Amino acid sequence: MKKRVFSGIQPSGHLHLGNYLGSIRNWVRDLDSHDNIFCVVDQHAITVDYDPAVLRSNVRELVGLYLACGLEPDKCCLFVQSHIPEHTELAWLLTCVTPMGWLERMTQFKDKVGAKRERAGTGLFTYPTLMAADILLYRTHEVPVGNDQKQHVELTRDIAERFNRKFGEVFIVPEPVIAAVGARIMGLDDPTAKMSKSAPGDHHSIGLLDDLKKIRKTIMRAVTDSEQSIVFDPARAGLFNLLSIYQALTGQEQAEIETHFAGKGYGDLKKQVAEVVIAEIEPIQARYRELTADPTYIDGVLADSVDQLRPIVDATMDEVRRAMGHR
Ligand code: ATP
Ligand code: LTN
Repeated sequence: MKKRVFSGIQPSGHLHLGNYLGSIRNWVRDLDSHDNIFCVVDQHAITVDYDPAVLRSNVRELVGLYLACGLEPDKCCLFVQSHIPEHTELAWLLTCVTPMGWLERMTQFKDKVGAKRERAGTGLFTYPTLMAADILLYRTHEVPVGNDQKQHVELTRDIAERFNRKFGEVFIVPEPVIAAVGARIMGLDDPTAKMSKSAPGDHHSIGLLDDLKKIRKTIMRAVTDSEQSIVFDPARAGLFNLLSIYQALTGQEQAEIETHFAGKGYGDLKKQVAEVVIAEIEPIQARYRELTADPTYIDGVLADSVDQLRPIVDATMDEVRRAMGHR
């Protein structure tokens, strides 16, 4: 029996290199060895202020990119969270077994609300119970995510264990899977901040659908330091970030990369980082253009996946409703 993998991305903006290296690329690599379910989590994207028309278009773009990055529909289920209403039903049930204190410890919530806590939507606070529902609904074994989501997957484990203790062994307790390289790509204009869809600044992130000239420019302008040697030193955040991108895309060892760049300057390094990034992204953009030329194709993929997932969803929800005394 193959292990089941579940992961998701919010359609809250344009997909960037951090999302790709921290998540999708690892999903594609493990397609054959796992039983795979990937979701566009549109109900997570409504926890902050948003425009419905933009959300609709972001969902289609993200599904197109999932496919273009290599998530072949005959090897995985690809679907949109709101197309399976049991995600929100299970989220409510799990909210009722989740102590406030557990949610109050979540750093993503604290970072996102900042000083505006009183005005933040309640959904932003309970967001991790919806994520737990996504994962537990499919009896998932592994959740491949970037470093920033580890805390949420650990919370999901705690919720599953608490539920199982109180109501019987219903849920599988999932494991987070975090890549050794590329799990936390930093902003190119500010290597102390995680590359993020919502960060301002024209040269902060590398969008998977960005113009290739712009990508090159963003990398050439990346913030580094005034030292000379090209070595993996986490204290030199800008350089470390560029080297990590290079390492993630070439698959080489750190020592090999340091030898390769010995005696070279930052200009050379940036040029070569731009080359490997563009070599990865260019074919994705070409496939994206092909796939999205026929919008009915994407609709078909999404509908087929929902049909395939239906029996799993029904079986889990039947057990959950009985265990909780609703049936
Ligand atoms: P944002 O990209 O705006 O920070 P987010 O992290 O809140 O968005 P998603 O876009 O849903 O949320 O993240 C999708 C996946 O990409 C998750 O697995 C997340 O851990 C990963 N990820 C996000 N940012 C990075 C990054 N800078 N480096 C590596 N992985 C990342
Ligand atoms: N919270 C995640 C997105 C997300 C997710 C999930 C990831 C929602 N549901 C289930 C893995 C599994 C984020 O902000 N990146």
